[in-house]
Amino acid sequence: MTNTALQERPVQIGDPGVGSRVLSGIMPTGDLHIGNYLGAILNWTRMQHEHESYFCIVNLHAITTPQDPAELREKTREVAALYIAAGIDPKVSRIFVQSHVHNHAELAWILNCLTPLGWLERMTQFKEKARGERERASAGLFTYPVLQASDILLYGGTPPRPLYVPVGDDQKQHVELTRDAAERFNRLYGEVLSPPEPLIPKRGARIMGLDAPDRKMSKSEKGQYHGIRLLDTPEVIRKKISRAVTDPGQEIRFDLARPGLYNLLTIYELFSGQDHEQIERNFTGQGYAALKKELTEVVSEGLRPLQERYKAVRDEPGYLESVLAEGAERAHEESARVLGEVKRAMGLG
Ligand code: ATP
Ligand code: LTN
Repeated sequence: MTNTALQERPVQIGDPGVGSRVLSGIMPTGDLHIGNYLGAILNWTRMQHEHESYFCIVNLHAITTPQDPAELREKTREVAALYIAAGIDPKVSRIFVQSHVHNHAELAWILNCLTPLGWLERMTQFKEKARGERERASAGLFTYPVLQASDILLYGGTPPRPLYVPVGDDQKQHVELTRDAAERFNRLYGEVLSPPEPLIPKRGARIMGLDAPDRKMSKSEKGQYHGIRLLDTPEVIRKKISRAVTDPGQEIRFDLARPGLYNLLTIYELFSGQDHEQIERNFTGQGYAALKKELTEVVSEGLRPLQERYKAVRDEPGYLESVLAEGAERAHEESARVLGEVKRAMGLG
C-alpha cells in the first residue's frame, strides 16, 4: 500500500500531554463513510497514543430519531468493529457503548437543568434535523447537545485536566456549548468540570457528498451515489466515483471555485499522502477520467486493510463483546468519579 498519510503515527505513549484526555463518539445510524473516517476516526487513531482516550458509540443519541431495535443493535456492533478495524486499539483506548454507562444519562439530566433554552435554540444541527417539523421532533433531539456535553465532560478527570474532542467541523458548535456548560457549572459550583477543546483536522474536516458537493457527506443522506462507505467494495467505489459530480473546466487543480473537483482532490490528497503541488503536477495535461481512475485506486487500496480487519473482528466469536464489556467497565469507573464530584458540589449527595 502506498498510503503514508493514513498510516502516519507521529506520537508515542509517554509524550508530553500525559494526563490529558480524549473523548469522541459516532452515532450507530446508517453506514460509516469516508467523511467520518477522514474527519474524525483517523485523528482518533493518532491521538490515542498521546492521551488517555475514550471512544464511544452513541446509541442514546441515535434514538433521538426513531430506530428499529434489531438494526440499532447490529449497527452498534458494526460501528464498534469499524473503530477497531480503523486502528483504534482496545488495549490502548477504551471503546464502549454509551447506553452501557448510565452515568451519561444521569449527568445529562443534571446539565439539562442548568442549560438555558436559548443556547439550544441556537443549535444549527437541531434546525437541520427537525427540518421544519419542530412540533413533532422529540424533546431528546432538542436536548441532544446536552447529552453530548455529558459524554465529554464525564471524562475530564478529577481534578479537571486538558480534554480534547476530535471531530469534523459540523460538531464545533456542540463542543462550544459543552465548554459553555462546563464554565457555567464551574462558576456556580466550583472547579469541577474541564472545559474541552475541539480538535478539527486542517484537511478533511468536511468531506462533501459526491452527488452534491454543496452538502456534507452524511450517513443519513439516502442517494445511492452520495457517499463512499467504509465497507463498499472496489466495484461500488468505482461506480460512485465515476458518477461524482464535477465542474466545468478541464484542468485538474485545487480550485475552491470548482467544489466538486476540490472535494475529489481533497479525498485523493488524504488517501495518497501527496501534497497539492505533487498532485497537480501528476495530473498535468490529464482530465477527470484520469483523476477518477486514480482516485478509485487509492480509495479502494486505502480501505482494503480496514475491510480485512473488520471481517476478522466480526469473525472472532466473543471478541467484540469482551472489548465492549471491558470498555464499559473502565468508562464507568472513570465517569463515576466526575459524576460524584458534580453531585457533591450541587448538594445531590
Ligand atoms: P448523520 O447523517 O447520521 O448525522 P454523519 O454522517 O453526519 O451522520 P455523525 O455520526 O454525525 O455522522 O458524525 C460522526 C463524526 O464524523 C463527527 O465527528 C463528525 O463531525 C464527523 N463527520 C461527519 N460527516 C463528516 C464529513 N462529511 N466530513 C468530515 N467529517 C465528518
Ligand atoms: N453529535 C456527534 C456525536 C457525538 C459526539 C459526542 C461527538 C455524541 N456525543 C461526544 C464527540 C463527543 C455527531 O457527530 N453527530
